[in-house]
Amino acid sequence: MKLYSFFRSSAAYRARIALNLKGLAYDTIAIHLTKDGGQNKRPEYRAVNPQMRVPALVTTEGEVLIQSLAIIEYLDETHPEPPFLPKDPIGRAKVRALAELIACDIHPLNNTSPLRCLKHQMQQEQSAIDAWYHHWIIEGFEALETLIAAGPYACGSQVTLADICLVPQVANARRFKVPLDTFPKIVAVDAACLALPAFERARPENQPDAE
Ligand SMILES: N[C@@H](CCC(=O)N[C@@H](CS)C(=O)NCC(=O)O)C(=O)O
Repeated sequence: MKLYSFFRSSAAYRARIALNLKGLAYDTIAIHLTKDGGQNKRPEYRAVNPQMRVPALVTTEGEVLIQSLAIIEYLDETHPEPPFLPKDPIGRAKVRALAELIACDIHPLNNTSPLRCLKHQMQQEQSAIDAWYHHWIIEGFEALETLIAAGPYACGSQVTLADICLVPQVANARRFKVPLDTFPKIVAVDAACLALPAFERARPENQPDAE
């Protein structure tokens, strides 16, 4: 398989964790999101993913899949062990809720495109953009902190889709210097996950395109 990825992209980071947890080998095709105005905006990449975002996964059959959650579900359906969701419907809904809290409600507001829009189209100062970034992470993390179960992982004793989304979002928060001292459960889940080789290998600094 081939993964179009950028070392700092948290959506690509999710896909990397999922591939590693399933024990699947893949080649990284690095797409730099800021160099030359964004290599993701080139026609060659647009032909791969019309949305011009990473990640995109090319399967062994040559299918191109986009959207990290769809990619992760595909991997879980085609390689069931270890499962990313519990068996019971309530448990599955709870895991998906945490994953979506991060992937649908926090991440899109703080993603490259909206931040660029705030800066260039909306002419906002960097301090206002940083405040925006912190605001949405803190609001989301306050809910996440309350919802996290006993640990060591976000939904209990098994790694789930929720952890796959949590770890990259914490990495983003740290990169943008969001204080995490009021989120001890989130910090503990992050540490428990990063102790696992699949998460460790997926870290931005361990990617072939890391800077
Ligand atoms: N919902 C998408 C988000 C993908 C996404 O926005 N990726 C970012 C990097 S984290 C990106 O490629 N941004 C490039 C841009 O917006 O120009 C997913 O989960 O895959």
